Amino acid sequence: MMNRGRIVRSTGDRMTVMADDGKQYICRARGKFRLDGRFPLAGDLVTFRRAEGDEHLIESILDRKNYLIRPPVANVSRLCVIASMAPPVTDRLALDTLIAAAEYNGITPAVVVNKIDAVPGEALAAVYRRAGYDVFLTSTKTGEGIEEFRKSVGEGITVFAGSSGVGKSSLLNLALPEFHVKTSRISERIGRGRHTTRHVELFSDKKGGYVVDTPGFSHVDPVQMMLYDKKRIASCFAEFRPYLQGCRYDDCAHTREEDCAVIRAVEEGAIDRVRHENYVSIYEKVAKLKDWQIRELLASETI
Ligand SMILES: Nc1nc2c(ncn2[C@@H]2O[C@H](COP(=O)(O)OP(=O)(O)OP(=O)(O)O)[C@@H](O)[C@H]2O)c(=O)[nH]1
Ligand SMILES: [Mg+2]
Ligand SMILES: [Zn+2]
Repeated sequence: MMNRGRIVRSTGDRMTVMADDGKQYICRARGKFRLDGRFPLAGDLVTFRRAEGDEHLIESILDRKNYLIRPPVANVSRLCVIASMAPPVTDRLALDTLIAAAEYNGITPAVVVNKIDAVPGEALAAVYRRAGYDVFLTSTKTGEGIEEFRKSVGEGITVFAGSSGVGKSSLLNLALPEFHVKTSRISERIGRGRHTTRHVELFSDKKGGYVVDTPGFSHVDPVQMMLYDKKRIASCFAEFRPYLQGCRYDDCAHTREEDCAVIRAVEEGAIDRVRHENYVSIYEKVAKLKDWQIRELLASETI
């Protein structure tokens, strides 16, 4: 009998599927997925059936809207990038890479500046608000901003990302207790080992919302975040969009070209200078990729 459900936990090989009937099934993916180059991920809606004994096999992936490979999650509605001006101070390039990666993959980004009890985050928040993003200022110590952030988390899959120690797990525990995330449990389970990076768990609030906590990283690479096409990166910076048609050259890279409308906006103060510097850094890294490398990366993305 064919069944339908959502993958709510994945270790790469074994997956837990929450079926439409509310029951959970441990499933394996059929080998054909690896051959197809599209492997089922946490967040995917799938069909599955009972095989021999108690084993269940995932048969097909249903309409996948988008996916990330770091963390490996499909059908993401929102990527919440958690930042902090208190130690460990968030690296702006990492922040902009994550936001661009969300945009590139059709995922709505949001910025949360946490630890505002220790160091104010207003200046950082202002940059991202002006760029057009949803920004929240929070403290899990004083509770400031928590309610507003809580209200913003709705249906769909919300992924928390950000460098290690910014307070992702604390924020989830405090703001979204209905998702039953426990800081200790998460760090214990996910840890940092080499074979645990593929472990992803969706926590559900029973109202159609899911959140995914991610272990922090120390470094974010645009290529690892699947930003493969240099021509698409400028439009992943929301505040650049109004200027992209105004450059002298149709193929303007907006890095150091003459008569570039984006650079002019930076000089006039309409675009934040650091955001542009980070764009250039991401663009140049991606521009170094050769076509064959991109093909190889796409082929290896089966996870
Ligand atoms: N001052 C202050 N400290 C905080 C705040 N939120 C979290 N912390 C502290 O920051 C440290 C790291 O918090 P976590 O929630 O584990 O951070 P994380 O982002 O989940 O870290 P990783 O799981 O390693 O990526 C803990 O000691 C928290 O108590 C905050 O709003 N203010
Ligand atoms: Mg954590
Ligand atoms: Zn330009």
